[in-house]
Amino acid sequence: MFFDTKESFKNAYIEAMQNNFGKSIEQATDVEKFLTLVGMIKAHANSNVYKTNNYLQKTSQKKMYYFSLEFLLGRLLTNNLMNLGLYKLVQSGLADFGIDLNKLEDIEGDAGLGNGGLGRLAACFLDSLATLRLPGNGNTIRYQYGLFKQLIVNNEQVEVPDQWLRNGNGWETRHPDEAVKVKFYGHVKVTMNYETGRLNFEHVDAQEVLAVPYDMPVVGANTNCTNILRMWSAEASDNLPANQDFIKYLNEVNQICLNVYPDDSTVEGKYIRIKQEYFFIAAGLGSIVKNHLQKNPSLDNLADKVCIQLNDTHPAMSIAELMRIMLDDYGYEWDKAWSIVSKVFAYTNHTVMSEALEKWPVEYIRTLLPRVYSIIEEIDRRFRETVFEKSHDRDLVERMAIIHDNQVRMAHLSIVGSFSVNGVAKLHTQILVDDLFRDFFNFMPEKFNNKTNGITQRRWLLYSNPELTELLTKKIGPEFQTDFSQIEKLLQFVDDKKLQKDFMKVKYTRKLELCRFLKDNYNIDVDPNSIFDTQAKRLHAYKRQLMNILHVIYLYHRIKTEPNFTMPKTTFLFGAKAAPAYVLAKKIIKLINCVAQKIDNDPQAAKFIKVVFIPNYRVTVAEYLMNASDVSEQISTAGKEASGTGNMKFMMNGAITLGTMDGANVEISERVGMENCEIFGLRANEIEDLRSHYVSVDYYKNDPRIMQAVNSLIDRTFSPEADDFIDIYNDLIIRNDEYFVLADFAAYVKAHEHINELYSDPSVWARLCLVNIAKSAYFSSDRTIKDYVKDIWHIKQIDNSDLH
Ligand code: 26V
Repeated sequence: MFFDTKESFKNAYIEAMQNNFGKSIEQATDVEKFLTLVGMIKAHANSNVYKTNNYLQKTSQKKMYYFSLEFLLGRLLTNNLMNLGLYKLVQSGLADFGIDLNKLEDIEGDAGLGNGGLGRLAACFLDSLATLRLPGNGNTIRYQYGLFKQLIVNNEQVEVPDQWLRNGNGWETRHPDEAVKVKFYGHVKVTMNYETGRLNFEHVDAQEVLAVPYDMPVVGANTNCTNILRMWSAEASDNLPANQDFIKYLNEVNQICLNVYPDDSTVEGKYIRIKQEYFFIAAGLGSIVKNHLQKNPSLDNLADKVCIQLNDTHPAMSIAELMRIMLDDYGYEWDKAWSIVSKVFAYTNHTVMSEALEKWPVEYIRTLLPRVYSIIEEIDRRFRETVFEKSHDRDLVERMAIIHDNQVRMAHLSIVGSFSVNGVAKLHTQILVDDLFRDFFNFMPEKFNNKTNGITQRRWLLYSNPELTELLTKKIGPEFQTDFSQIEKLLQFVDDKKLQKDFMKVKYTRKLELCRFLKDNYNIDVDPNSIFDTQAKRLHAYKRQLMNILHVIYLYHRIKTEPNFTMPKTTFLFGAKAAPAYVLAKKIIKLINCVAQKIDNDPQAAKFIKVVFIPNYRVTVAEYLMNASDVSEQISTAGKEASGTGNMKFMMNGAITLGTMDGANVEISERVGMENCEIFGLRANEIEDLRSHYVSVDYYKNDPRIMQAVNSLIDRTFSPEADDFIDIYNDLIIRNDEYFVLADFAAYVKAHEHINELYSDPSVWARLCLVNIAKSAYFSSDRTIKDYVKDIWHIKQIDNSDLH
């Protein structure tokens, strides 16, 4: 099977096709051609898994596990071929058979096992870990369906299941022999062990579910280091309690891994969500502990060998579960167990939005996980005691408690049980320590630290923008491809007129690519000679897609009323999914589509503007969209967007940030300088100061532009039904505009005008873009991962020469 030349690849491909499908290459379908190739690359990658594991087995060095309910991987074929250095060889080998590799690449569906930024961050981290030759594996759920697929029907979002496993997942390997039993429901039986004088806790009458792991290789670039993403799948156990309703049991088992939770909350959904959370951490910990005990006599040194990063609070029950394992399965005393457990976990917070902070009703956890709940209670009891002893402040105890008001605060559990707590951008971490977690910061300041997010430049620049990669390589040499800090060499050439022109040509080529993608997939026509102004991210009120479309509405009115109006032709592109139960977000999607339709049907307006809502925004769309854009819309209400990572993808591909001082925009603006981005609007502290006396109606009354734009939400301009957008109108005017859209509107209009001015001089514009690219090294996830290693994980880089 091994191949390292074109000829050996071709022979292996012929043989693999026969072995897999009993066909010759001429007889095979496109899907069979694709699957055969994937199978070969998987085998290649797995041989590197073997080398990596072999080495780690010998050295017994510390490993990090990234526990995350989401890994938004996207497609893997291109990325894996590129990282393995096999792309060209395979491309030309296939061409000899008359097979176009691009066509096979397009057969792969996105692995959409996540909602948005949090899941994509986890995927970027895996790429950087393997590339930096660090022992770091992912742990997650093998969802049967990814995040829903979005259709736009009559201008509205419609959700349909994302059947990502329809063609099978050619990258994974099932390991039935490594299955772990996970228990739900039942109750705790307490008995006295008279020999030891200790109480025995046993989880009895439980419903048992079998967690079966599927491993995917995570291939590093230019190295044999290959890590694992372990995905757990729930299957029926043959250990059923008597009288169990068999079909009901199977249905319950199947529900656990059915789909990615789209962050909306129904009661029934909450139970399933808690099951998901416990399921994948119990299975993950089960296999980590087993693995550890194969090499070590006890769990005493677990914290020297294992570090677990909790991606948000979703895996927070890990803390109680590891306590349970140590107390109940291995007979540890509480204090000894706690001293080990609290050195294993580190917690990353990804949001300050109170609606998104997990709090589970006590009753739910107690019903589902009686023993784990009793351990959470004990952690809470002891923590309350510690806080009281130190402070003698009962209010403080209540504010910091883990269990409060009949709810378990998962963030508090995470902070108490972890040795490190980090935010994901400088401003975000500042808000955590000043505000959201202030009491904790005062109590245990040493735990808190910042790790500004990053993105993998391999997927987001080198592989998805080959034209820019080539231009950069010609200008500054190839070193930046393997050491991204070298990209800064570009800075000395930003005034080079030829480079500026060449950059604009590359951008135009990428625009053509996006146009082709939109035409082929959605039959959408876009003028590649227009400014591409893009907002692509989940739809949330705080991200203010509404402000963006209100600005377009304002432009529309100007076109219709001012005879001499002119502006550079602009395409406003949107990509966004709304949680299925998020009514306002769905209305905003409808509004965007209705405005798009109105403008398309109005030749006078269509001369200047086009609005495009790209359906089913996902990783693959982002790969086309980000690098074709000129303007990057990052316009959240200051203080609300923890970091953002799309902002980094745009920047790295030479788009200008039109943004508020929020999340990582702050650090982008620090690096490129205020003159190389377009920052506008109220700052986080100004938003907080305004909050108590903000009256949105005043802005509406005092600014005729706002009044006209907002009024057209309810005067049938964009919908034949007058009350179609009344919810949006009410949100702004009656419910006082929680996210300060109207307060920032005037500044936003001005910022757009300035952007147009800058764009009017191609040399000025190209220079801005080049500075942004040159300054993007800091936003590589390679940098982020190195920071985690240095401050939190303390894992050791593997030598390339040890992986042969
Ligand atoms: C936020 C909200 C806001 C209100 C309604 C419900 C809801 C549900 C989920 C969330 C976000 C949850 C956590 C999350 O995905 N955070 C994102 O993490 C990214 C990676 O760190 C970061 O770049 C984004 O700024 C942050 O929103």
